[in-house]
Amino acid sequence: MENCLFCKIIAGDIPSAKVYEDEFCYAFRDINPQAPTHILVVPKTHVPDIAHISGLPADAQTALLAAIGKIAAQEGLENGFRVVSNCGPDACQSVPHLHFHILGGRAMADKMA
Ligand code: DGP
Repeated sequence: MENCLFCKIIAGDIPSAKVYEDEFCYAFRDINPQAPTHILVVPKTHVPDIAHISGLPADAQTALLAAIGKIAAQEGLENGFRVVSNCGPDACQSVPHLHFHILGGRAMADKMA
């Protein structure tokens, strides 16, 4: 999608620190990490947020969730990790391309919000 930051990252027009890629997904390190490991997992097809995930084919939806587990194992997050997908203004979503944050490498706060 034109003028979408994450579409430009997926296309390679904006550099990123890639950690994983498959047919449906791309994952890269967050530019402003909030944990020792902070990775963004995005679908290669543009949908704005998780409320619109049904706009992706079922195999792409499955691949996104499977990618999270693969990346966590690849990153050595055996002690656990948190997955967050901000959706809309109340959740402070800043990039309107569906993404899952993988946060790990330290104990998370017990309150999520
Ligand atoms: P959210 O606030 O949930 O929409 O998260 C967007 C995340 O995207 C935020 O944690 C910072 C990250 N981000 C923004 N611009 C860039 C960029 O150009 N490169 C990378 N790697 N991450 C970015």
